[in-house]
Amino acid sequence: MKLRIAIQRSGKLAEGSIALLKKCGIGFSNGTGKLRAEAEDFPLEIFFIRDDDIPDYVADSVADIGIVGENILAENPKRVEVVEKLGFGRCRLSIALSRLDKFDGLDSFNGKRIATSYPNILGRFFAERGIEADIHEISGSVEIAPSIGLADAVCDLVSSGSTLFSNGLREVETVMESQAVLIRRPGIDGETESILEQLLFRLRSVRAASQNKYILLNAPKDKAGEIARLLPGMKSPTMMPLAEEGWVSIHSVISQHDFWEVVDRLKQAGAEGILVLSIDQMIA
Ligand code: PRT
Ligand code: ZN
Repeated sequence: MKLRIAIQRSGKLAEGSIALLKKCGIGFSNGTGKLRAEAEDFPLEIFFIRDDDIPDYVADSVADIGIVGENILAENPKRVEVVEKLGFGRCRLSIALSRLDKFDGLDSFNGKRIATSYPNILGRFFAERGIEADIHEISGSVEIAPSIGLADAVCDLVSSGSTLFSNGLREVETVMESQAVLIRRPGIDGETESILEQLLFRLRSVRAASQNKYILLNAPKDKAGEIARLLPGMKSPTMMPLAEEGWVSIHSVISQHDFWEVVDRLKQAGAEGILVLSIDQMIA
């Protein structure tokens, strides 16, 4: 029995999906043009397909799980469940207009023509705000629509913003934020479900690890209490005496998010020789 996962063959989510599986200790060969692979050391079969087809594969039970952008699910809801946000493939669906056009708020889109590959999401967004715009669906190269006179504005995915910039467009409104998520089908049988649980356990420990750092530092003994309070760690920090009298070494785990702020406070509290290391896996 194997768990079957559908991931993007090539594109913005392909690399992140493969890297995530590899970090979970799942090895497989993914030569170009390959449509299917079997993991070497985990009961997993991998399908490499177009991102738009992933929700259907999962809803139709061709695969049990898949990795896809939230934007795809929001545009075409399917009978699949989101299990976990994966923290990569982050982007936003935004409305943009020519840098030369004035923007007077969303109402100014009434009666305007907007080109997008996401007509359902944009349609709902405008309907909720009582705006009547003419949504023009196009499937690719949305960003050139204003310059060729096809539309007054566009609604497209943006990450760095450089595509909009180089087409003379500027972002004026975010319609939705998106990232890659793990989806599953309903009705996975018991044995396959337990493989999924094992995979989720690994995924969560990789995710937790990527959000945390391992920190070691030296501190005078009389400052150790204050420093330990800044570094609660998983349970409490480890404290060990240094060979030099009156000094201790303190080890702990710290969230990536709080890191810079806490480092400043540690230095103020007298910490020295601070080392920060990446964590591969973190099991609570
Ligand atoms: O062939 P297939 O159908 O599988 O791929 P695709 O071309 O439809 O999708 P792809 O690979 O472009 O995107 C797959 C998923 O990646 C999307 O559904 C999003 O969830 C996510 N994602 C993250 C992005 C981006 N970032 C992104 N920047 N998808 C598209 N883009 C586009 C953006 O629209 C712009 O045209 O990439 C271009 C560069 O973006 P900037 O802002 O960095 O210049
Ligand atoms: Zn696609």
